[in-house]
Amino acid sequence: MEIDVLTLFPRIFEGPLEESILKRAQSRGLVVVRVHNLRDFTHDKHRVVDDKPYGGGPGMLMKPEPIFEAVEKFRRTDSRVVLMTPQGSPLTQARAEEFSRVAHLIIICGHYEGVDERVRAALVNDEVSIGDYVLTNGALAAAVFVDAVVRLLPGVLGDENSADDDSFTDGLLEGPQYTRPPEFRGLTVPEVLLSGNHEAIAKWRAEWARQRTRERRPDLLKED
Ligand code: JE8
Repeated sequence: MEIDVLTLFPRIFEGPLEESILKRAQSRGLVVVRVHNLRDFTHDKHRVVDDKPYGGGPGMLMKPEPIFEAVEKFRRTDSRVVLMTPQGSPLTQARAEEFSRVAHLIIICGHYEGVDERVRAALVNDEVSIGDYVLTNGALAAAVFVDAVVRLLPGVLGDENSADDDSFTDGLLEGPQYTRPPEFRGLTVPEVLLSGNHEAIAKWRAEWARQRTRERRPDLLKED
């Protein structure tokens, strides 16, 4: 997979892309991520990327020209153009799986009060939001989106933390987990986990997953 990210804050991506699983996926050639500064697609002396909204109102909007120029430079027949926006459809595990099958993603990060509507109308295939809370801009949202998608690419995860085991894949939250020591500050590990009885352990885990999901995320149990 190839990903081109268009943003005014390219440094926001440096940390997330240079650590751990995303770093390894790139060095193994499983994904190529290129982050571009939208200011590089302006042509005026002051490299202006924003302007006032027609009709008035607070704040500034991103001008269409730099975004059009960047998307038209990178777009191919196999590209999907994604806009990160609070108005987008919510990112779910199912949506992440769908995007992980796309050959080329172009991700537009909004900034300020958002983008000129003509960007949506003419360039954007999908509008995505990472959740119902307000961020200062689209760059952090895009970093989350890239993380969720890239870890699903074939070969990115080792067997140990395979995506098949994800909560949300089976639709339940994970239950409690323990590592050594068996007793820590008087707090013990449930006996069944030390028993070596794999059938009993599987049953215990399934019971906890159901209980925790019922308590904390009953919405996940309702079928739709
Ligand atoms: C954004 C965002 C996602 C999410 C995404 C892009 C561009 C007060 N204003 C804040 C209102 C409009 C949006 C302003 C900040 N902003 C936020 C997001 C997002 N994807 N789940 N929450 N927020 C932009 C500008």
